[in-house]
Amino acid sequence: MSDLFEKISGCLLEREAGKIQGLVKQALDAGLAPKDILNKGLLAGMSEVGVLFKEGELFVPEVLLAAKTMALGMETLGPELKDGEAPKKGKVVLATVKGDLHDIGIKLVGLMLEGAGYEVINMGLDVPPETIVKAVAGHQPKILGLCALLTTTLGAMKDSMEALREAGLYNNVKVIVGGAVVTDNYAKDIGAHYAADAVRAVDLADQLAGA
Ligand code: B1M
Repeated sequence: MSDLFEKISGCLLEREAGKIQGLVKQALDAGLAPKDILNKGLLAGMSEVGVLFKEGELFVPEVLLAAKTMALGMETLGPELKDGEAPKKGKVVLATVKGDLHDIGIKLVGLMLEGAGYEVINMGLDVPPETIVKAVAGHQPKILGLCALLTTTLGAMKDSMEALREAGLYNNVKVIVGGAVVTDNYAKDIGAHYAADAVRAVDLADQLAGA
């Protein structure tokens, strides 16, 4: 069984986009838990890709292919991560902040929130503060979720918070922030709440939305 987890993470490392959906399906058919397939297969592989990227063993085009492989895997796994018909808990707007092109983590957060019963509006990546403000004004979500993966885009997260304040919307919405470079202290500094991963983002959303 663990063999399948290794095959899935290996598939990401080798960027075999054409094989990943078959492997995820095989793991599901074998009765492996979707959360294990995610954590021990897809995320384990992606984390190894990150290490090789940092060490200079992999380059941007290869990481992009790995990300595409991951996205295809998530497409197959996504519906299985949702626990049937959850009660509707309200709207959440999500965005990766301006200048940041990483969207795998925020998509995962979105999937888990949807599975927990939230209506998710994902604005995508590289979203400027003014677009975030417009989305909050228009959708009036209970929760706004912001993601940053780069040290250089943390400032854009802060700018987004400031834009919310300037528009008088800060008190209308609870803000959750996350992503590899975000810390609890940083979140507090900019007036937001921090979640380290997608599961914790759902718990925090429930707490903040009173769901
Ligand atoms: Co980039 N990249 N990347 N990259 N990339 C990192 C982030 C990096 C850590 C790699 C490294 O050096 N080890 C490094 C950042 C270093 C830093 O700033 N401290 C880095 C760099 C440097 C870069 C470039 C600058 C490289 C270059 O061009 N020279 C460049 C920047 C482009 C840009 O954004 N402007 C770049 C580009 C890319 C690709 C486009 C090739 C690709 C992204 C493709 C895509 O997303 N569509 C990419 C990838 C894939 C990575 C790594 C390898 C993997 C990221 C990922 O998807 N992880 C990454 C290394 C790493 O993180 N270990 C790396 C899987 C995902 C599920 O995890 O997003 O962390 P993550 O989400 C987690 C939590 O963080 C949390 O929940 C998720 C898990 O449950 N979370 C939230 C995320 N969002 C949340 C929101 C919440 C709550 C929790 O509330 C709302």
